[in-house]
Amino acid sequence: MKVTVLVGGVGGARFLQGVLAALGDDDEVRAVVNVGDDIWLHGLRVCPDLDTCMYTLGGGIDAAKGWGRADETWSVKAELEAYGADPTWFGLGDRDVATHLVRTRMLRAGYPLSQVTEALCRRWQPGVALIPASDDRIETHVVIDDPVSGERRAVHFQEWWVRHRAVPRAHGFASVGRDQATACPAALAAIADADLVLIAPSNPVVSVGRIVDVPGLRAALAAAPAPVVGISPIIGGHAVRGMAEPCLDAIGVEVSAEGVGRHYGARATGGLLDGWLVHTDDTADVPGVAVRSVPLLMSDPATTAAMVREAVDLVGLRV
Ligand code: GDP
Ligand code: FO1
Ligand code: CA
Repeated sequence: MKVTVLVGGVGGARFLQGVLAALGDDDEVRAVVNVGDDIWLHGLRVCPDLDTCMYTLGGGIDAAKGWGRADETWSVKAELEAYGADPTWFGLGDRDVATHLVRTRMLRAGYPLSQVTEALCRRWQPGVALIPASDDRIETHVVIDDPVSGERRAVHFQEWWVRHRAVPRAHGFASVGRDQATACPAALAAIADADLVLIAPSNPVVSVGRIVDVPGLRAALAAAPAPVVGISPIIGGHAVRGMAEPCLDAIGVEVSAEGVGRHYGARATGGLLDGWLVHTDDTADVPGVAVRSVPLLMSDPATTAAMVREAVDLVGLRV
């Protein structure tokens, strides 16, 4: 079976571990990964969601943080701070910097991000093909009222997320560069030839929302012969971790499994979903979408694999 999964970072990577645990060796897993978090820092291109997936599945992640490398040291960061080289609020570890040096060198040589990612994955062997949603630069920016000056302005997602911890109310999100961008051909192909498409329980706004905002992505999902099943990232009216709640508030979507399911909508009426998994104690009425309540806490790959099997069964497939 060919399975294609739309993912962000931490939640997406954990979900992918479950997909791998649920499937067999003759199955093929491709992940279409959000690139909206990506940022130029100190002349290096940093791709947080691609790296979190690559490091997590490759065994090199700092599991406690969910991002960056295990056994990290911070000499470069300390030196940058000593120079007063802004920004200092985004921590680049020494091992992580090596990834960004290799990526930046290849990008500068003209390789598309998808080929750069393939090259980096030759070392990490994640077991999943990690495909950026786009080879073009599309950055998520957030409209906030500046905490100091009070003036309304757009900041890069990372500044809102890391420097301001998503505290300033987000008035909206923009995908900067989107209108000049196209979807990565490999991402479109992975959706078109899939037997099953899964939408990971990633952040519905700044992960899934950014992926489907890439020109051509929604149309590819609508035209996909495969069924599309989503997994709710909201359990009991709350995000399991991270800051999905302020993101959903910003776009006026109710913070519930039903709210997100309806926000994604039914494929039959121009939305994304054929099926929607919600947590055991949650219910959701999503018109045109088959809904099932199953345990959705990704406590370990085997538990996550169980929800993946439920998703497969919900749309009448067999692993
Ligand atoms: P990020 O890009 O690093 O923020 O990670 P993602 O966007 O891929 O995933 C973040 C989302 O994962 C958050 O909105 C969480 O609600 C969700 N999440 C984290 N752990 C779990 C879990 O165990 N179960 C479910 N259903 N969602 C989870
Ligand atoms: N998140 C933080 O909260 N603080 C950081 O200093 C930080 C550094 C960082 C470096 C590389 C990288 O790939 C991710 C990093 N993140 C950091 C996580 C990053 O903000 C992610 O985009 C978010 O976790 C949402 O996906
Ligand atoms: Ca992310």
